[in-house]
Amino acid sequence: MRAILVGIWNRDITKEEAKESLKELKGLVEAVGGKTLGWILQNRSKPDAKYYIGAGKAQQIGEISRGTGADVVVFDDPLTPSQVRNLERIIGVTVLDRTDLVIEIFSSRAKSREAKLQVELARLTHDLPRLYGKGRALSRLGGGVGTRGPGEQEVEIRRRIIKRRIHQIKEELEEIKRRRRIQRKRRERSETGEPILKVVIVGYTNAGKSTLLKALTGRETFTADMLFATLDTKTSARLVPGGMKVLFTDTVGFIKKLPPELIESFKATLEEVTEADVILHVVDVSNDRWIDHIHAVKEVLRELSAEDKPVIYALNKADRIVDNEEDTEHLPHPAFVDGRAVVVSAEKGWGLGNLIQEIVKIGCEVLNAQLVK
Ligand SMILES: Nc1nc2c(ncn2[C@@H]2O[C@H](COP(=O)(O)OP(=O)(O)OP(=O)(O)O)[C@@H](O)[C@H]2O)c(=O)[nH]1
Ligand SMILES: [Mg+2]
Repeated sequence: MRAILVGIWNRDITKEEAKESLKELKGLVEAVGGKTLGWILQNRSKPDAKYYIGAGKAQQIGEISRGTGADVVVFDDPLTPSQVRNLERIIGVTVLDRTDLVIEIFSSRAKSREAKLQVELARLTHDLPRLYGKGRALSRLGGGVGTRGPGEQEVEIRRRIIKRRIHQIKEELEEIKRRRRIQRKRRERSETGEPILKVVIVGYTNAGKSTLLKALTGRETFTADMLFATLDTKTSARLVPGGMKVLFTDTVGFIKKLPPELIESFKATLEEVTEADVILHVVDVSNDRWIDHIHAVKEVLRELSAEDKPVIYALNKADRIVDNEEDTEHLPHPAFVDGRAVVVSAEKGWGLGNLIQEIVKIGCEVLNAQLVK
């Protein structure tokens, strides 16, 4: 895949922000094994209904892609099915959007039955309204213009098959969810009667969530320097001072403009977030965009109705900013991070004691409040 990236900027998104977003899009292209040949930014107050960018610009992109031998043009925002159709007609190569890439990455990473079903559900939900375009291509092959050729019938049939499959997947996911709840109940039932605190680790993709889980509980999980390494939730326990048992759960990473189809499909997995007593929000402070990333994660938490839960920020990868653990004390405390924040390095094990202390503190408050209820 040889890609050209396209984005827009305006009063809402500055040119700088749009560029950063394209940089991330480039990362997504790499994650599906593609290469980025170049990018184009257009200043537009709002996307064009028909072409997203201007028709003239689309033509220009067509020329560029022919000139460079690009075989796909990727837009940074979700396109409507008709925009995809119109753009492909002008540009002459495959047109994708951010959602297509993210779904593709998720699909290549999915290993468990549940993750696979969730991705398939997202893909089918995404494809359903786009069948029409493919149907038109089919009717061109099948019948004459304007006749109700086999193309349209075929689209109808495919649409019905997809709808049935969506229904099936939802039922199976419901069943998995039910079993997961029973499992969770069993895990939460404490044999010795010690209090149990549920901490869910969330954060932008690649922030270091799985590495932190490993550092805190010793549980081996897959970590990698790539987007969306984790697709399944994993839970692991640790006893903390005071005899409290803390259950840490690792989750799928979030990203800016996370496709709604994916949030919807991953609700079963993300249910752990809504069940949490405390949210541990991991932030990669060595990334220039970390403040943006915090907002993106908060946005998803809002969509999961979990924005009111107590949060502890783990400001991770401090070792990339300073050389020694002692120096982390001099890092400017990010005043805007609302609430508790601890500077850590999951990789070097820095700040984990402080982090546990914060968790115990907040955990006592939460558990006491639960007792009062
Ligand atoms: N230098 C440094 N690297 C870290 C630290 N924590 C994690 N990493 C690296 O960052 C990369 C991502 O770490 P993961 O733990 O896989 O991140 P994640 O948040 O689970 O990512 P996804 O599952 O993809 O959302 C890996 O290459 C880790 O080795 C840290 O404290 N310091
Ligand atoms: Mg992970």
